[in-house]
Amino acid sequence: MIRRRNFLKKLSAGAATVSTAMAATSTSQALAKPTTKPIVVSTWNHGINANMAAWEILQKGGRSVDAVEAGVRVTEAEDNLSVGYGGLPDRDGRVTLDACIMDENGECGAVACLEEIKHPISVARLVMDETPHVMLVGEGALEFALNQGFERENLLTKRAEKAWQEWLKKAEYKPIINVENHDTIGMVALDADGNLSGACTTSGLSYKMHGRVGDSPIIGAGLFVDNEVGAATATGMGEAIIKICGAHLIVELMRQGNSPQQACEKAVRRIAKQKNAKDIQIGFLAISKQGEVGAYSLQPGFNFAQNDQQANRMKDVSSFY
Ligand code: SD4
Repeated sequence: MIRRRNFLKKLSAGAATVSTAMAATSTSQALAKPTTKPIVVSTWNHGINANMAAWEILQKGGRSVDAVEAGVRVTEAEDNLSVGYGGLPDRDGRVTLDACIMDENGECGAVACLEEIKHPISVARLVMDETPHVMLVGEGALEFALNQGFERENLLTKRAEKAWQEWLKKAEYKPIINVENHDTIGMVALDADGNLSGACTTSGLSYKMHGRVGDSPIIGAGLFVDNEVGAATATGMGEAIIKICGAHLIVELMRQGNSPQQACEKAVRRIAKQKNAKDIQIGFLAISKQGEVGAYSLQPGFNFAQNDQQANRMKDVSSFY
């Protein structure tokens, strides 16, 4: 555990770097922006509680990868018809979970279509830390989780089961993620050492076909981190996000000099060209290596939670439509 004194040392080291950069005479150095760190942002209202857990680690000087894992675990455990426990099932009544995590070294782990395990993000973390692989799915992911000591739990709550039974009455298969319907937390963070990480976890599209996997566990779609540039995460209709490799696209746009805001806007504009764009919701959230934040969505209604040294707040996001 890093003590507060060390943490303050890290902060002042960051400030010293900034002031040295600012004192330099070349134009580009004179324009260098100060770094905001640590900082954590995450999607939707459930980001408030999640960020609090992440912030606890970040403010003690902890690693961003530990912060994002701890943060999204909070949402996974909440019984809210969304993300993990209590999430809405697929059309066969099965709760199937997708998650991924990526650290400052470009290491990553993911699980998809995992059932009966409350914390898919921690299984994804172990795929990253303990196996030579990046992604495990379905039965194999469950077997791995059980071998790692996770316990099988019923994740289908009475409330979610009732909602599914209501849906079954018509059983209309119109899988869509619009403005009212969201079930994912994507979180990206920059720690006091200036390292970036991210996590993304979901119960996915409600009443989807069994076996359907969205963007959330796919590195480059629902999440991407490049410690030299920035980190991005996504929420909304996964199929649309996968088609443009959303999170990777945003990080690459940042590498080319776009701010996180410009990068998110450009990625949304690409999705706006897809044929069903008017009917779906997409939200992107990104931070740069300097801790600048950007977010943009296709439809109104997307928001995110932000914690940094200044504040802990929700922010509404502007949209394409
Ligand atoms: C998915 N992107 O499975 C996820 C769902 C989501 O808010 O983000 N919902 O397609």
